Amino acid sequence: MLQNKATSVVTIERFIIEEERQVPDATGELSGVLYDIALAAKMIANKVRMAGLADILGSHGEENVQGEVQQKLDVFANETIIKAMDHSGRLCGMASEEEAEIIPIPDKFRCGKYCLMFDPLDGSSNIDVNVPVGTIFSIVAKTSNGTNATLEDFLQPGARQVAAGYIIYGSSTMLVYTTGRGVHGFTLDPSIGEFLLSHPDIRMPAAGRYLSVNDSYEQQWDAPVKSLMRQLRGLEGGRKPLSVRYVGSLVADVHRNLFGGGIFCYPANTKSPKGKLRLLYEANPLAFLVEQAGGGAIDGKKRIMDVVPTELHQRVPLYIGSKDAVDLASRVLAGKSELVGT
Ligand code: AHM
Ligand code: MG
Repeated sequence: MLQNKATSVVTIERFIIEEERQVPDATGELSGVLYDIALAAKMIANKVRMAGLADILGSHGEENVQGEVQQKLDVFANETIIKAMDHSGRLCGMASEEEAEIIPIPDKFRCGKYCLMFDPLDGSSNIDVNVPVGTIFSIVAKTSNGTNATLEDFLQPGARQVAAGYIIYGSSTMLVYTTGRGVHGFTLDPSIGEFLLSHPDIRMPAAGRYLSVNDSYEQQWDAPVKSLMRQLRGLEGGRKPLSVRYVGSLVADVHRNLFGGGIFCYPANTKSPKGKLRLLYEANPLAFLVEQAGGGAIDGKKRIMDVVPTELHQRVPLYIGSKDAVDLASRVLAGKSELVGT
């Protein structure tokens, strides 16, 4: 006989509210920020899904602050997040990969206590070949006096993040976040327009399967990095080799490794001595998530979340993933001296 099984569906809103109930003194402001991000993510997901149809592909013709060509969807994602977040009274300022300076809250709106940092559409050079892209976000509480956020509020070490997460626009859209109480994943059900809890309490395998690195930079790596890569591939040191998987879209690479285990590396090289990825809205939020899932993240010398930022758009080398592989990276890179080559 067929049984009518009732399913328990947990929307992201319900989950955020229930998480908040476990925090004494919570005001609901952080929950509101997270919920607004989920709303912006749905709008971006909708646009990304329509990309090929809406004739929106291609360069917008401007360069962003890192001198990279902006795609139209970058601009849309950036504006969507700003508009979804600026009027809620919960933020005192924002910083985006696409904006050189801090984004203030307009005078007509109230300021709150949180600062939001984000990369609106990471990996956007992949959009026109239908490869997953993502949004990454980090939230810290304001520490300065006064109403509006100042630069010093944004330049806090990642260890002070109160929440962080990403949205991956892939075969399905997922939002993965942490507030320091584990890592939880939600999948967008497009038929009802809701993120539903699909991956509660994600744990990263302690020993991984995948190595994600762009080894076309090998000639520009220093000797310890070259040695680390050989060890991860099982070519020296006697370790079981990892399988190489590199999408070239940070969110997609980290998302895969979060479930399959392994390590993503973007080392410094002679052409980019500080690495490529940005500390405040790429490395820090992903480090917070991965640590909460049981993994680790270092810049080659120290824990990513202990790096004290000095610039809004600061770059940092990144080694992030399963504990076993990140510990190896830490040991092998400890003796790192000068970069080789020119
Ligand atoms: P973006 O923020 O301009 O999109 O660049 C960041 C992207 C990451 O998603 C990815 O990990 C990296 O750049 C790939 O760089 P490379 O092509 O040098 O391997
Ligand atoms: Mg980026």
